[in-house]
Amino acid sequence: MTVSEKKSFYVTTPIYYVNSAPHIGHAYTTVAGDVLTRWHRQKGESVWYLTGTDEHGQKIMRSAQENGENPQAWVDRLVDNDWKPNWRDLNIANDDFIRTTEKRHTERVQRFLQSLKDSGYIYAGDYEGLYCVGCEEFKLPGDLTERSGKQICNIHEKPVEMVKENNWFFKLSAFVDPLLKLYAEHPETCQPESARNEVISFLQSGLTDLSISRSTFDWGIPVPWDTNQVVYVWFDALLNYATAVGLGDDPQSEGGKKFVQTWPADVHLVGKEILRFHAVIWPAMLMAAGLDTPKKVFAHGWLLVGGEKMSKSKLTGIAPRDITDHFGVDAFRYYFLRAIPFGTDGSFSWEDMHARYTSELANDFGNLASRLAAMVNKYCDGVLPSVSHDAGLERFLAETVAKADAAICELDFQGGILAIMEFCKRVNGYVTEKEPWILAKNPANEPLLREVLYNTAEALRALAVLLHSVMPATCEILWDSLGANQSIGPIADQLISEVAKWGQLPQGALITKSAILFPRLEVSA
Ligand code: ME8
Repeated sequence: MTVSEKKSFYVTTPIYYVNSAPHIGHAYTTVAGDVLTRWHRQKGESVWYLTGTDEHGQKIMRSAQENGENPQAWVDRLVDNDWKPNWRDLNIANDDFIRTTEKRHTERVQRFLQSLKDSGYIYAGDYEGLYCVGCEEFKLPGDLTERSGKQICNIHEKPVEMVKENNWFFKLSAFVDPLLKLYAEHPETCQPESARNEVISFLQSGLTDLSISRSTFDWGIPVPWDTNQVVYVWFDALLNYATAVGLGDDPQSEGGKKFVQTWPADVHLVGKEILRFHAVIWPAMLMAAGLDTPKKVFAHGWLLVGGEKMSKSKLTGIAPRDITDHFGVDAFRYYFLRAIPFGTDGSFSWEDMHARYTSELANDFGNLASRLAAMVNKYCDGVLPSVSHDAGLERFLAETVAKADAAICELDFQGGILAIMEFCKRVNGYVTEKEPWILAKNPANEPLLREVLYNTAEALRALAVLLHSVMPATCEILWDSLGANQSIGPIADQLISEVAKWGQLPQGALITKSAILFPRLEVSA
């Protein structure tokens, strides 16, 4: 790992429980983080993108037991066979992958815990309360529903368990005012607004101290001064964002320098069900340690199945491969961010995905690319004519870049993608209006024909760069077919700030027919 001086833009996903294989809900967050990462890289920023797995606690321990394996063997197998390959398949460009069973994590967690104890934020006490193993959380009455005499967790719809233990406690209650001040002074640190309001009203109702250790099982990180107890899984897990970048290391060491370069995190992406952990407990832990709090926690909505949150425990999870086998990886990456406003729940439907694939990707985008390549081959022997301009297209492109950049930096992925696809539609309109196939019939129109072909190719150059973070592999194919690798350089090096500069493809670039970008779907899903 090379450590440069510049502060990196640091993006994280939740670390996922490895109680089973990933489903499209996990992929939703991780693709969003990947698009944000790639976009910021194309803004010329140094970006650090972290994902990983949450491997301790009762939930994982029980799933391993139910499968007749010891927990370490169970998590090793799932991480190697399911989680890491899944992110590779989806073309996720993470810089690091943290596992909470790694030594680099467990040691730093223990050191952090000891420092909080030394500064008086941790004390021993008795805990009695209701616990949901699915959430790995002590529940408040408002989080539960009574059914047939049993208290049921509203998220997992499973009965909670009574826990009575002598534990270590974190003085969470001391942080109500500092947290309220944080959100009053820096509302941008908890997004979207509805999520922040929920956190603020939760804080206003007061906080109780948090039990941060468990003594009735041993699948966790031992509390350093009391090895009969293991660290509460959420306390362990939240720290991953900081342990992965060298929390507490000597400032002169590699880890210490990495920490200075990355901390505080710029964006923690989370699903809305784990917002309180990230917007209440996590910043309080950091405040207690005298560390900066994250610049933004963004709680996105849920992918629903039959109106309910898709989940591993309810066995409603759809594997990403079930969709990518049919539609391809890039259509998958595109669809969820395009179809659902980030921050809002949305239902997945094969019909809707099929319709958008056909109209937006295959017709609007893919066809434009193949028509251009076919026409330059037919009318200009595959050689791009001299540089031309079209004031209307150029203006539209400049506005598109500004809109898309503003939206994506605000995590409005749908707004950003829509702006780019509007430009794509505008270019299709330009081709339809100019009718190059008619122009080609009369040699007198050749200058105009060349102009139209050049402008269309140039617009596709811009589209390839703008859509690259969402659909990297497809845009690389398009880039190649525009001869842009040779004439301009790798697509990943193209800066968003330069995209709108018209006339980058040089005269003479070789335009080749690529494979169809979005092939016709075999069977209607
Ligand atoms: O909560 N729709 O892990 P987890 C959208 N280990 N996103 C979804 C989703 C759905 N139906 N289902 C899951 C944990 N997700 C903890 C996190 S972080 C320090 C510890 C995504 O495996 C979403 O990002 O239950 C959600 O917050 C996360 O997966 C929960 O994953």
